[in-house]
Amino acid sequence: MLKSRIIPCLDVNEGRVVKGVKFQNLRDAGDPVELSIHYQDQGADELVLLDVTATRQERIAMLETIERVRQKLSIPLTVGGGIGSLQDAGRLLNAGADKVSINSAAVRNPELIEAMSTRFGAQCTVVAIDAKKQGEIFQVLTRSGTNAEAIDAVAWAARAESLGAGEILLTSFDRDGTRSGYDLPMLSAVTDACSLPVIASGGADSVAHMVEAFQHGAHAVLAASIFHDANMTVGEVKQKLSAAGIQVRNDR
Ligand code: 0VR
Repeated sequence: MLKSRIIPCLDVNEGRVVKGVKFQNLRDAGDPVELSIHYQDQGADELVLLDVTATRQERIAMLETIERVRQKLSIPLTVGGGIGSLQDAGRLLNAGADKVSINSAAVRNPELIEAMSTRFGAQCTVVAIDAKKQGEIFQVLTRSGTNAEAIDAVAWAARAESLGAGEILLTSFDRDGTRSGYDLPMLSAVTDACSLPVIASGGADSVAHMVEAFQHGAHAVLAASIFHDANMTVGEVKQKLSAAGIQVRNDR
């Protein structure tokens, strides 16, 4: 049985880590390199760097941030945000990312998933799905939550798997930054329909929330707010998860 992973998420805007609620009202949460080292030292299993910057030139600046983070990091690094092509993905992998997360571009051009998986391997190919509850379905959102797609997140996750994705990063827009817990019905629906590893994202505020996510099929939990606000260290989370019977890596 694979051990469960704890993944801090650094949303980066213009070179600074930011944090908001439902992708809005972004406040400064620190320096990406300092925070990456900080979380690695606390025992993080992986890190996600998400470029939420709007403009293209700032995305190039993100490459420098990745190179700086990579020099200090020995744990796997996933990078996402604004990736639109194989070339973009290649640049990020060359800058030091281990995995690349594609979101809006994959919805626009699903074949990009297959191309990335073929070129770089499924293990490098993460499909990020942002979604919100809409009636009976979980509606896929793109462009940082601003664009509602006529796509059901469950069907989209299954399609991403068929196209060669290696992992799903499933973010609840409704829960992002709210500290009200992960969207468990959405998580269960996706993990029932897709056999890929699923990272639960959006809403974490306690170890209990993370236990719930693992009990609903998540292979890993991502969190931003609780770590940036120093409510708990990654090490404390792991100790409590272990006490709750969740198999975590304590090899640090
Ligand atoms: P919390 O653990 O609830 O703070 O959030 C984890 C996760 O949802 C966020 O770090 C991240 O996925 C939010 N995403 C985006 C964004 C944040 C700001 C702007 C855009 C986006 O497009 O995903």
